[in-house]
Amino acid sequence: MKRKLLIGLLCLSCLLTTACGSKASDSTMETTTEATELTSTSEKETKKDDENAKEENSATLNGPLSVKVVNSWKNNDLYASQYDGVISNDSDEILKNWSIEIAVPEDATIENSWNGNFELSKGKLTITPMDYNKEVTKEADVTFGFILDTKKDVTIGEYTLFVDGKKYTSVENKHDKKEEASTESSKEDTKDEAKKQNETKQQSTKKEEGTPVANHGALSVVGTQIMDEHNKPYELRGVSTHGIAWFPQYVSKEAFQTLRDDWNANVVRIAMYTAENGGYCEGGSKKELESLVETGVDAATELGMYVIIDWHILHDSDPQVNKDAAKEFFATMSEQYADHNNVLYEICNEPNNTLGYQATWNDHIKPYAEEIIPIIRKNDKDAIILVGTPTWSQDVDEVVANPIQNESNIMYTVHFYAATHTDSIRSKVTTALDNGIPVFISEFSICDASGNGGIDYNQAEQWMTLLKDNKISFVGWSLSNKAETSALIKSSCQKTSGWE
Ligand code: IDC
Repeated sequence: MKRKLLIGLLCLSCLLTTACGSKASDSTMETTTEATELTSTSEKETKKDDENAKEENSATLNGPLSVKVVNSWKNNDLYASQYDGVISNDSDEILKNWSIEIAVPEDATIENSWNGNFELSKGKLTITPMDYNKEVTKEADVTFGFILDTKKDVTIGEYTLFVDGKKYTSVENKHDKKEEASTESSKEDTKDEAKKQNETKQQSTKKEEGTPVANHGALSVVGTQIMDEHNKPYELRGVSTHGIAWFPQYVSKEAFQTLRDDWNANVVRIAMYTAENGGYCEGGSKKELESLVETGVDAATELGMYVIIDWHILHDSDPQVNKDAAKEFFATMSEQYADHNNVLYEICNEPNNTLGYQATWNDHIKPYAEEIIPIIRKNDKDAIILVGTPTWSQDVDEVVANPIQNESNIMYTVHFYAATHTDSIRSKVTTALDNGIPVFISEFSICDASGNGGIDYNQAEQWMTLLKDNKISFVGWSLSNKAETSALIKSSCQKTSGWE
């Protein structure tokens, strides 16, 4: 059983957690305090006793645990290495009470960590579970990760998994073997391998110097892939606002800067509802909403981030319903941003069947797109335009038989909520890609489709694997502190930027 890891992007792993004390940063913070606390003699002795007890109950198994370096880079005077770990339970029993110990250089510090509690003490890193991954069920994986900063360019040493006091050593680990050989060249091999893997599989997760737009410029679509101005594949990864009419406080330079600098996001989506209460066509002040969009686009532009202007149809179901307003809106927007190279247009969030009939690709959505696209193109010849698909932007496979013709830089959206949308929607994505239809995930979350309810980490991982393997861009819902599980900020948190 080999599953890839969810943890691929440096700080957007925060999307799995709720900010204002996200799990990732909680554990990072614990690291510092607990590392100092663990030095007292009595505690050391207790620890030693524990070790002995564990030794007596020791077993050596192949491969339940693997910890590998997946990326490394220079961080001022330090060397930073990102490790992804996975505990794979191929047994018939549920693994409970697990903990991991890893030998690390004495001077090592943890820069970031996720999916576990991390304690660092005197050359030993101890990882214990979070509430949500205490048990590794049958045939399941638990993944975690961390970024280790060291003074010298060295990697971790031996590592051990304890389950219920029993000790498992991963003897067959490739990384360990390389370390045992311990020559400079073997270390280089490991790094080269990781680097290659990283280049082919995913965009580097390390933070770039300079802004995303300064580095990557105008984007275009070639085949199914977004390319940057240097003709290199590029992925947009970022966050969507909630409805800007309801949560305008997060439409700001400070908020977006936190997303860019702390969460490593390169795109923001500005969701402007059309038919919900307070929306553009439902009682909202057009002027105020347009001015909020402007605030958002200006903020993103100053920060060198990409920005999606989203005509967020939902209740209106069929994009034809508010087409006239859409025409005016996109005429205004595309004129205003004609000379921006960082603006993308999403012309209909989620066509659906709320009005009692299904808004179909052939009869409603494509004809709508064919009217809106030329309006945008009149001003902006090459911005990427995202087109929604039937059934709340799930049926991208329906585009295959009838894609929009004679236009470039068009992508089709898929939205997923991992606790609701699983294999069948993933296979629509694959069908679309196999048929040359470019897919953009302009909205997703890892809870259910209501935007609330339980989180499905397992499905989320499967989605992330698909996205990473195919270099698909993705935008998480939503930047708000609403009391719902899709909200990225805790409802008790009033901060509008600088979340941890
Ligand atoms: C939800 C919000 C919720 C709001 C509701 C309005 O999370 O707070 O009250 O819209 O109807 C979508 C939509 C997106 C939804 C989201 C969750 O694009 O607007 O937001 N969702 O239901 N598609 C699938 C899920």
